[in-house]
Amino acid sequence: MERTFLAIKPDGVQRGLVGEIIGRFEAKGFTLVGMKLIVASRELAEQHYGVHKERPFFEGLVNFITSGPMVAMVWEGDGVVASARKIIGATNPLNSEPGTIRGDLAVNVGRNIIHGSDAVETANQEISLWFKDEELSAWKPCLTPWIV
Ligand code: 3AN
Repeated sequence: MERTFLAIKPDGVQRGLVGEIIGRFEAKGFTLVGMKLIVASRELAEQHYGVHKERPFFEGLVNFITSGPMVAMVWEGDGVVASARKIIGATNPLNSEPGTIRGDLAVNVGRNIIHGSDAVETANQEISLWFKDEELSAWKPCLTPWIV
């Protein structure tokens, strides 16, 4: 089953948006299989955003991401990587469609409240960077299967 890595950034936690954000992925029908509140070390943040290390905003991004607790999560479901990116919206919240998380809740590209993996391969790398295997639980809702 496909999995993605999502993280509510320090601004989302500070603004009290954790419940609102998690609720959108639950309501969609994805399954939360791992979650922790974590203040990322510089090393972890630099590894996570390594692809951006030559960009002018890299230093500020790492400073921001390590500035307070984040909610790191792993979500599971068919097509969850691409679907989560749609639910999150465009990188710059001023370009994100209304109805997306960033489109509804953010205005600043440097404070866009949530991260979501951009591809299945990246998702697998980010999941193993942020979580140990034993921190993830594969489970299925034991309700009438309303989603197949
Ligand atoms: P996304 O998070 O939508 O995949 P990326 O991977 O292009 O976007 O950028 C990673 C993060 O870097 C963004 N979430 C944002 O916080 C930050 N970022 C991207 N572009 C800028 C920018 N021009 N100025 C400041 N921060 C930026």
